[in-house]
Amino acid sequence: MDTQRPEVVIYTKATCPYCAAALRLLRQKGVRFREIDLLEEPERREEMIRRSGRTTVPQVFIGGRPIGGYDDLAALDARGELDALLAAPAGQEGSGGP
Ligand SMILES: N[C@@H](CCC(=O)N[C@@H](CS)C(=O)NCC(=O)O)C(=O)O
Repeated sequence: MDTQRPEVVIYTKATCPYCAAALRLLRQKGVRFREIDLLEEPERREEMIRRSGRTTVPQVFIGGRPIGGYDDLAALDARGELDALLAAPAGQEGSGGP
């Protein structure tokens, strides 16, 4: 297990095009992630909503921090902020700076 990188978790539904786009972006980044497919585990939908405050898929978490859906993930990438979040030592992601 890679303890140097924050855990990346994505809630998806296999039929969702935004999920496919988010998975593609994460794969392009070469990061490991854990996918929770709500079609396979529908009982985890409430957990996703509780953690993210949202009801749509995908929902992405980096180091436990809710990132949002594909649009949010792509916007972070466009701003050049995604790589740093993904590369942050586990436990320090999103700690901000001065
Ligand atoms: N802007 C969102 C759109 C996400 C979205 O519309 N997801 C659809 C599935 S592709 C959804 O969750 N619909 C409601 C549902 O499936 O419960 C994003 O970029 O993630």
